[in-house]
Amino acid sequence: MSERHTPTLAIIADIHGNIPALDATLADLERIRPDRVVIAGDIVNRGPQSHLAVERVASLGLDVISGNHDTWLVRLARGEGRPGGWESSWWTPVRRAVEELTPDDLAWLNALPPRLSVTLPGAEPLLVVHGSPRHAREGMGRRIYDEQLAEALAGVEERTVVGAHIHYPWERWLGDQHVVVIGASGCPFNGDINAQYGLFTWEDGAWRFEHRSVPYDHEPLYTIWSESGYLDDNSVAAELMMLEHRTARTQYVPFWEWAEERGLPLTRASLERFHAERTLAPPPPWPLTA
Ligand SMILES: [Mn+2]
Repeated sequence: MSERHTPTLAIIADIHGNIPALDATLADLERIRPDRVVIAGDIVNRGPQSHLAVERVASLGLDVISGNHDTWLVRLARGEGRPGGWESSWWTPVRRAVEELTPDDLAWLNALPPRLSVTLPGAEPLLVVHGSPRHAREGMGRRIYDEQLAEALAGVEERTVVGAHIHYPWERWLGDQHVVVIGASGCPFNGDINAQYGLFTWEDGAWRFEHRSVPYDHEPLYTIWSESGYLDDNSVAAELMMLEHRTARTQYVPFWEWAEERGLPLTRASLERFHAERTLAPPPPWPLTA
């Protein structure tokens, strides 16, 4: 009797211009050899290799959907929605990421769909989004209440919905819908500096989620960061993005929000005060315990 095939699907997201992390993720998948691999957005920005990340992902010939950073950089490249102080050092890493992207990169990013229903033979369809089904910037993790999540899932037929965006893994059930958030490949915020992704296996009539965490050498990334010019202009934002890699904790947005609340400028002096005053919350627990 031949062994029955078990459908497997890998989902990678939040590469964020980090090729060493993408390489580590793909090397892990070489061993696992899933039936299908899907890239769930945020290929660009934050890290120093936005152009290479687009070129690399496009060359793999996989199914890809867009993330909020992908669509944002396309808009910024067109000169749309540029923030105040766009020429200031705070925006240097984002400006550089936009400048790195070629017309071909931008056209490719612009053509990405926002969601994908994945169908594998012998398994139920599974919906892949970047944030939630209604918005790429709406995470489906511990910060969204069941009521809001139910609204975000309105009209979704698939029983399993997979998102990313919040850079830490999460899993929850809403009625008979199974909602999974996968960890980030290039820029995790769950206190684990490894490259992370989601592996899904169809077992006993349901998609089972396995959180994967793959160690890799971060030094080449830091070298690229220094040599790429991203740290020129003494940019506090670029420094925070690197700090996020070293700590696997969110730093850039919390500082920005903290400074805005207090009406402080986004400068080094403010950053020093932020580091002194801020008590880091513990990373989200994983795996979930009862
Ligand atoms: Mn992201």
